[in-house]
Amino acid sequence: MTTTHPTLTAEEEALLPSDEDVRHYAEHGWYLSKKLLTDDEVDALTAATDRYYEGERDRTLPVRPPKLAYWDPSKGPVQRHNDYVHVEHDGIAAILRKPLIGAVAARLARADEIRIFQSTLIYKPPISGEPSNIVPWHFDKHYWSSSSSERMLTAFIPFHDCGEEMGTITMVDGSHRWSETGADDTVVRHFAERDRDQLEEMLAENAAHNGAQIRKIPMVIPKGHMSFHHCRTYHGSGANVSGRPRRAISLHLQDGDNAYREFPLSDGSLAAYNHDVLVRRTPEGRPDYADPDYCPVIWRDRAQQEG
Ligand SMILES: O=C(O)CCC(=O)C(=O)O
Ligand SMILES: [Fe+2]
Repeated sequence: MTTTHPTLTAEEEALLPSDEDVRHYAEHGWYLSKKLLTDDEVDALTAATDRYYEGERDRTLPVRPPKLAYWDPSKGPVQRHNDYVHVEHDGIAAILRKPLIGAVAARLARADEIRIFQSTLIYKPPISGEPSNIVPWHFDKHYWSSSSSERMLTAFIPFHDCGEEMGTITMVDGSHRWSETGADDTVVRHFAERDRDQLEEMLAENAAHNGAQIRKIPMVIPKGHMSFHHCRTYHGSGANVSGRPRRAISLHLQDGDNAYREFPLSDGSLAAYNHDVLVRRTPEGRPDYADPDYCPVIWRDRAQQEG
């Protein structure tokens, strides 16, 4: 079988995380990258998402999944979330599929292959008191119980320098290594549907249970750089008091081994993900989280490609 081999230039190789960076990620659960996108690529992303917000689509989802985030102008000046932008817009996808992003993720996750899992376009309007701008503490694996992998990770990609005044993403250092306490399955509900104080409390309880201090680290991200976080790293973000919109994409990534699994919830139902009503089936009849239309491969190690 011939596959297209994503390759890196020598300049790109120099942008990969070092062994020390990979150790840091394993210990702390987050990594601030080097400049993985050129200014031209970031500007192209801004322009493509401007057109997306104006309604431009290359295709639309054939059905609307139950928990789809899909801001449209009728929702007004709240924080915007739009899922599946890599599916609906080729200009956005072209940049998100950059092999270098996958290669960085592969190093961090110690994986041979990286596929897109989801992409969410995010816009925090510059309204300092806007409650929807606050992202309560959560970790992404809570929404991914139907995924078998414990190594999934997210790249948070702002379209501009992004600091604390914009409400940048903030990591709870080392929290991916905590064991959970008191977790019931309400945590699988998205943070937008949940009480903020309850999530703050859950974070404090989990820290205490693990004898850990809560150390919150805002990711100060220069344009073209991105932060990566492990799927069990607690994170959230605050108000945008900058006077400018905070624009970004959360690029959720899966390692090659990830697959759908049955995960029973306490009410007897099975955990589900929006993909389950969209992607093709495996020969066993399960949702295929490797369906290239929704979950394209963006990186495969050379050894794996030639094997
Ligand atoms: O928008 C933010 O600050 C947080 C985004 C997020 O939850 C994520 O990237 O997983
Ligand atoms: Fe998240």
